[in-house]
Amino acid sequence: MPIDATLPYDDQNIFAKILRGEIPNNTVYEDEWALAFRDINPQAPVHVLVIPRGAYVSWDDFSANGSDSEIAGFVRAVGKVARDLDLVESGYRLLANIGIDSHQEVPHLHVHLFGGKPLGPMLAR
Ligand code: DGP
Repeated sequence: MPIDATLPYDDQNIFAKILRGEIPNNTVYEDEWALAFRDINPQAPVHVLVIPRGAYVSWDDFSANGSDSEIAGFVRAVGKVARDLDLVESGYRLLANIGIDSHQEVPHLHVHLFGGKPLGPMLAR
């Protein structure tokens, strides 16, 4: 079910539980600002989710309310994950779903990082 990204943060969401170590994940990178792990339902040879450590529902929440340090740390982490996975030369795609029309399902900001093959058109027609 898509979530309403204007609702308050729910600290029982699945990514909050992953951040607290209550649910296992396949981590590819972590630092002070971000955690990156493999998507449970990969849609490309490389499909990684990068999430900030802070409690933000969506890109909208984060961009409005995140501190400069959190935003800088998160954006740098996303770029580092792609470099660490050797995706810069071949190319990759970033995607963040925000709210109902985008079909965001997990109410903790996550950026999808796709790569490992030609990814085709940006949106299904
Ligand atoms: P979105 O529709 O943008 O909210 O995408 C949510 C993604 O999260 C979806 O691709 C599947 C993934 N996902 C959901 N639950 C889990 C989980 O428990 N572990 C991992 N690794 N990924 C999950």
